[in-house]
Amino acid sequence: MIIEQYRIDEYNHINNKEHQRKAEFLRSEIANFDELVQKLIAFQIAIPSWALGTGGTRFARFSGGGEPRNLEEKMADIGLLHKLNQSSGAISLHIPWDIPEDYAAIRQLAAQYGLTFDAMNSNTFQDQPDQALSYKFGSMQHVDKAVRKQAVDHNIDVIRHGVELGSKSLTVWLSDGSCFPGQLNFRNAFQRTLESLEEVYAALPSDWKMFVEYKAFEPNFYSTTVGDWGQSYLYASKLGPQAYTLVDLGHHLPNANIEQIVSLLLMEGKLGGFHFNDSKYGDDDLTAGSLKPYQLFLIFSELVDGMDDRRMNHASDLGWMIDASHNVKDPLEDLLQSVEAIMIAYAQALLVDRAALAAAQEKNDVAGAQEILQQAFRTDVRPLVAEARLRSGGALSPLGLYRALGVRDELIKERGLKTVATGL
Ligand SMILES: [Mn+2]
Repeated sequence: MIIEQYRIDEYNHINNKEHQRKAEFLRSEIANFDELVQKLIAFQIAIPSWALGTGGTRFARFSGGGEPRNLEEKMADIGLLHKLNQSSGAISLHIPWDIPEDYAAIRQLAAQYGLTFDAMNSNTFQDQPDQALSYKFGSMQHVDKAVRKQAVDHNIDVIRHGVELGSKSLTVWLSDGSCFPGQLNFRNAFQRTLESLEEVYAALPSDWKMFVEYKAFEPNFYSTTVGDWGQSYLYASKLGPQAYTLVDLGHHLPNANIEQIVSLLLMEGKLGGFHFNDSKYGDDDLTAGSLKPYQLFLIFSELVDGMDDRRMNHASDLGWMIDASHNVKDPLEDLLQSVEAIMIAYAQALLVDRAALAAAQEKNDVAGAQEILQQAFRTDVRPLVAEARLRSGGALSPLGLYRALGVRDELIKERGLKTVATGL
């Protein structure tokens, strides 16, 4: 399905009067309204190829119908999202789930949808049917060098695919760890993992980044070999200047202060990428901003502050990606909601009066500092985000138009009710 521009323009025309009324009010409140609109237009969030089908849990998977059956259809789905919101202009591929058969054709298709290729993701957390050796007891940490070599070779292969497509980064998430005390020698596991990562790092093109993602637990429940930001930072530091830590919001122990982690990693120049989702208990992979929008805002506030301090480009100097997937919503509706929540949190963070906040902090004005943050958080910036979409050709309400056009019904007609996206 292709959404033609005139459908968007028609929809915007019908809703424009109401939008302008709200936008005018906000313009009167925000001095640099147009400057913020430009920042929002530039900000793009990559969509992972595995979020386009209903996610599986360990127990079941309920297909929603019309799911993309191959890489081309996954790109078509992201093309639809990007057409609607103009903020989802990148795709993050997972190998081996999305191995392109014809690079030139895939690159051409991406250009047609206005998409770029964000970080490539490797997979050594499950065994593939044609795989010689098992990752049951880990991949890069494995006691058997042959298994480690298989994992290294796979990552190098992923880089090769990425180079063909124009990607510039590799994300490594390892499920390596142990389920029971005594199973693993922690130091040996760390050293073996480091040596394996060094071999992958050596194969990185000079303009590539490597993101080392951490996760507190699951699927291993006693120890994880890249378990927290300290361990990831240790690997990234030892690997070299092209290696960075990647923060996935769901990969922390409950109540971790993620905004502080982000702040310090940025200070050290070692924050490379970000995976957005939300959670109540663990790695729940729920829609960004659906449970803890204030936390999302506080994280963005540190991101903006830290990036400005280092004169980084908000739009291009970190890898921004959604990493979510679940069973109950239409995945495309879910992704539109996630992108909207991320844009709102970013816009609110841009509103924070940094000079006033710094002054309050220097005076130990605790209540004053809280007021400054909450003034930004409690501003309804939705018309600002909508204005950015309007000016870049997107829909005033992406979800509203998605429903009005009956996109899911169209996709079911095209692809069938019983389709299952490749992936988990
Ligand atoms: Mn992730």
